[in-house]
Amino acid sequence: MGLPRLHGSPQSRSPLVNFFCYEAGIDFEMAPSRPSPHPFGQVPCLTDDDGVVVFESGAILLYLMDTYGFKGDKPTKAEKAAMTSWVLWANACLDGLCFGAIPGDHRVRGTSMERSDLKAVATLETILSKSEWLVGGRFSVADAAVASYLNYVPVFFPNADLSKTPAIAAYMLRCAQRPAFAQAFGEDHAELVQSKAEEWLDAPAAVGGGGGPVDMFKKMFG
Ligand SMILES: N[C@@H](CCC(=O)N[C@@H](CS)C(=O)NCC(=O)O)C(=O)O
Repeated sequence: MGLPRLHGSPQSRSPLVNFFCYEAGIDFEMAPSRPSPHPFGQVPCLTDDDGVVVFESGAILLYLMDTYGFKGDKPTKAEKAAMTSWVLWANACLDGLCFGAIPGDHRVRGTSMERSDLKAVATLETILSKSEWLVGGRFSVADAAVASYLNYVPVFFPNADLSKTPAIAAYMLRCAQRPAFAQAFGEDHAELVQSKAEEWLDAPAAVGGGGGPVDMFKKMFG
């Protein structure tokens, strides 16, 4: 049996698959971004034994989790359902929120993640203010998907200000601090996310200011 082969490049979103593989302890090998067996010629695209070809970053994450598992973790049926939902949400909704992508044309246009008035942003903030990780109190494929998208925001939009959503900022920070994150995306990417998130968490505009919720998040998750 050969290893799964990931067609991708550091300049694309394929490192989010690398991130998951490093977290899950899945062996794989990199393959060139072109030609890609992706039916639309894009990356990431994963091939595996028995003629397997998987495209769409979320589908690749779910295929890897189903086929190779996550360090022996046995999610319950409910956890697996929640993980699947978050991975699809990242592709279907968060992509657009983070980068202004429209279906069929994934060029980066602008970010809506600064807009805490948007229901999706406000709801994500509430969810992350209540739990450190998205599913089951531990890092999972759901976090690999969601955090990877969020953590591209300061890279593409260096002036983005997420200080109004400290729980999201703290989540981005703790994901960027994971060794697998820097291994997948590179030290510069990880350091940039960390310094931006710290800046937002220290900003006086952040909810509550000194001693308020921001400090609480830092204590809990920082
Ligand atoms: N929704 C897809 C988006 C794939 C995508 O837009 N890939 C970009 C790189 S991040 C690409 O291959 N662009 C080159 C092209 O479209 O030819 C996914 O999540 O995998």
